[in-house]
Amino acid sequence: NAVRPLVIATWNTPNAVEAAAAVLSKGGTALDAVEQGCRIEEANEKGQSVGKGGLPDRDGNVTLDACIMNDKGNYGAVVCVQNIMHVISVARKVMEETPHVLLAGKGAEQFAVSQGFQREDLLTEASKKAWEKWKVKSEYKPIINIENHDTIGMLAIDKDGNISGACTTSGLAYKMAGRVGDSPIIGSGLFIDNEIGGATATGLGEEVLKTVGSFLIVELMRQGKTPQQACEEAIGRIVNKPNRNYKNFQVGYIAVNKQGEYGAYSIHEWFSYNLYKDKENKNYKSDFYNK
Ligand code: SD4
Repeated sequence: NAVRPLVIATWNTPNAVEAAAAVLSKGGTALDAVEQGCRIEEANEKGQSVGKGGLPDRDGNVTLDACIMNDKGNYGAVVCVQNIMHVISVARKVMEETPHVLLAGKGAEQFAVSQGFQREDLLTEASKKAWEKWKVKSEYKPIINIENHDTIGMLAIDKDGNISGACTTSGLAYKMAGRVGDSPIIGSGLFIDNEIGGATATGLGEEVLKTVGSFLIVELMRQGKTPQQACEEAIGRIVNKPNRNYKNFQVGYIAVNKQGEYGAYSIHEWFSYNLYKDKENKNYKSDFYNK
């Protein structure tokens, strides 16, 4: 009696989850659902960590990362893309229209334009002001739980029980030019295995990358762990490393398995996720390690 359809997404993202649920309720695929859901946050200028209005790197350039993975084990991603808002859809085009899986920077932007995407300035007045204020001291300190709303990672199960996932971000505010985090990297920011389940991440990407978090979670579920146990162990791999000062950074994971069981866990309090199941879309606080 698997629970389906189901959508789960990082942070307080009711509108994105609603859009994904709308696709699934009409019988659409999990792949269409996660793409449509993520587009909502990319277009939301108030969210300063995704798409338009994202906070820039330290030189004032907004650079976006995104990836998508489907139930066939196919994946597409773009990294460090400027001037294109809906990078999740560009990632899907990379997956479906090219012989490659990952395009970066100018090449990704050119590919997007060739596919009909419009170039536009992604730096909003509000984000420009925030950057100018930051420049005064220029201290790079990733802030955890920015307004309880951050990178969106989304997992969906459609009526046929197929699983897809997507993840899109502007990365960490005031990062070095060219910096890429975990979000667009297969196995780190996102991983799907349609036989087992899926996982996605948010937070300090460097720590997720070093532990290949999302792949780890899916492999732990393959070995019999529940999504909750798998998320907890993946956080354990980060906080139990010697010399890691996890007090200063946040990582959060969400996961689902093929049966529609789900889990979420973070290092610190205030990570949350939106969950759509049984026709209800609600935000829940995640359990966390640092109590
Ligand atoms: C990154 N993981 O670029 C992303 C940022 C993020 O909450 O998720 N912030 O490292």
